[in-house]
Amino acid sequence: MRFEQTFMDFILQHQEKHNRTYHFLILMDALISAAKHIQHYYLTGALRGNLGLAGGVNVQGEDTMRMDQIAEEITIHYLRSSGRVIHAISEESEEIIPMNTEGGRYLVYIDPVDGSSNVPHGLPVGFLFGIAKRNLDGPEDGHLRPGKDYIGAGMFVIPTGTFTLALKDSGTWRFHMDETMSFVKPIRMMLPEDSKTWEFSFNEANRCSFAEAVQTWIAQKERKYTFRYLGSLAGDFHRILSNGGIFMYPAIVNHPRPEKNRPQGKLRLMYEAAVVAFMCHEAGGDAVDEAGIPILEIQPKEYHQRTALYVGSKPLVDDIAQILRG
Ligand code: FBP
Repeated sequence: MRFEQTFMDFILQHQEKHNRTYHFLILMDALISAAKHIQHYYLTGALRGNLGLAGGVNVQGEDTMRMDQIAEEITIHYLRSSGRVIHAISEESEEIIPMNTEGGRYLVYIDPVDGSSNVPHGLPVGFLFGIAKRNLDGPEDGHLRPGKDYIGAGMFVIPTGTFTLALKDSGTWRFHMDETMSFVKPIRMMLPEDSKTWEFSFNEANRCSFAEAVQTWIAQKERKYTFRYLGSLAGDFHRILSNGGIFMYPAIVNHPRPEKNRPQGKLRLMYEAAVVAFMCHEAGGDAVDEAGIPILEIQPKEYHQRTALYVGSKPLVDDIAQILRG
């Protein structure tokens, strides 16, 4: 019989190789358990009537989905039970979530259900997470950390069961679910250099609301590449990691209804943009905001800060970054 390397064996080797502790394994086990539990609820959501609205709005002023509440409850349960988390910042909670503030080691930034417009249809959504470490050498200097301070970041694409994890200075790895629902067979992900598979991914409906220079750049480039858009960052970025290209959620600055403009971008910095930027960086790619500033360098000022996002193959991101820097 053929046995694949398990995730736990992979992460144990990583920790031992870098003389690190087992605490990270326990945290990762909690994240994997949460994602699997959410996947179960999502897979049975249509039958159980959990794919609809919950009635009420979240911190972003958006309608809360029943799945958002379920995923938040599940995530908080597993992270708190791990005993390894100091605080968590979640898309579904306005305030920071205190956990093991004295004995915890990690700060966790999480989007339990990313891609909410896909939820009512049971289409792909994401479970996104970023991890930073307590400042062990001095006073805890706060939990608003830039992406470059993350020690790990990853995503589960639900309900496909794919799991991708990036570890600081150790690459981005994709794992496969086996017949026991365990994650095995780590494959190192590097964005393909050959542009023949590259893709463009953005919400075409917003194109005319992007900055003129961005519209011009897209018009010049797009004919060379395939266009794909799933409407969930996790799903679209999952493709970009495999095929290369660029995912963009630019600032909305020319909307015919000015109240719909989003000059600061739509996606959230700490648990959406910085997560995919970290994974992309470890896979040889790059990510910038609307001013061409590297996403990983941005120092957050608030938990649910938004940003525009251009992430993917370095040559494309560098090219649009030059335009954005003006
Ligand atoms: P949510 O976390 O609220 O779902 O918002 C993020 C997101 O759904 C991303 O996953 C996706 O890339 C984007 O917003 C889709 O936005 P739009 O529907 O405007 O294209």
